[in-house]
Amino acid sequence: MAEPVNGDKTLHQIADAFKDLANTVSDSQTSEVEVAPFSRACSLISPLFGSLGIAFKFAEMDYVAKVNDLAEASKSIQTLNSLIDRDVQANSVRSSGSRTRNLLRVKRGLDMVRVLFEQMIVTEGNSLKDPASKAYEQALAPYHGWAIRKAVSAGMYVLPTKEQLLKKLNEDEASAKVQMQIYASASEALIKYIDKLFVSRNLGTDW
Ligand code: 1PZ
Repeated sequence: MAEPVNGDKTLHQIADAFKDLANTVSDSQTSEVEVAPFSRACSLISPLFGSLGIAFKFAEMDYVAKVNDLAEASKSIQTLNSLIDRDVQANSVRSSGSRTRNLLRVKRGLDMVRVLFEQMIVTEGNSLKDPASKAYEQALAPYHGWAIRKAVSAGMYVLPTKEQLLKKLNEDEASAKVQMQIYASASEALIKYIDKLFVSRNLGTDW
């Protein structure tokens, strides 16, 4: 396969991969998302953490471990539907480290990035603190205990500037906005799809 033109650009890779997944979701009512391309797309998010600096190392480790678990699962399980069904059958949906639980956590990470990008698009100025805080408050804080919320809010003070982040990502502001918007729309469709997988089985999504 030929190297894509923007193959070295993290944001372009993320936008492309999630656009493909969103297409699967919208193709037909019966289409199913497969674990392998899903976990591959999720792993493309990981380099973003590196651009945010050492403060988010613990978030990166948690996220990467969960995405790796899904990648491992993809060797024996084809679709997200069957991944969840296996845990339902084993009565292990909410067990610590279960694949279904990791899927729910990873979905929240995708949602955090979605809100972050949406906020970065509409926020003036060079600070990431407001976009990142809003994204965390909306997507993750409701599910985190006091200690983690404290650590994250401390980390918000040592984020790079938007300018520094875009430079590390090898993007100018205009092209970054386009890619962030593509991810935001595509991930929204995918997140809704995953929520439905949980809700249709009465598993809930607020644990
Ligand atoms: C400018 C952008 C700022 C980004 C700020 C990111 C803040 C995220 C902080 C998350 C800390 C996670 C610490 C570990 C939490 C775990 O307790 C839970 C539950 O895990 P379980 O009990 O099931 O094993 N894990 C999570 O909630 C998953 C968190 C995923 C974090 C992904 C964030 C993606 C942000 C990327 C930004 C580029």
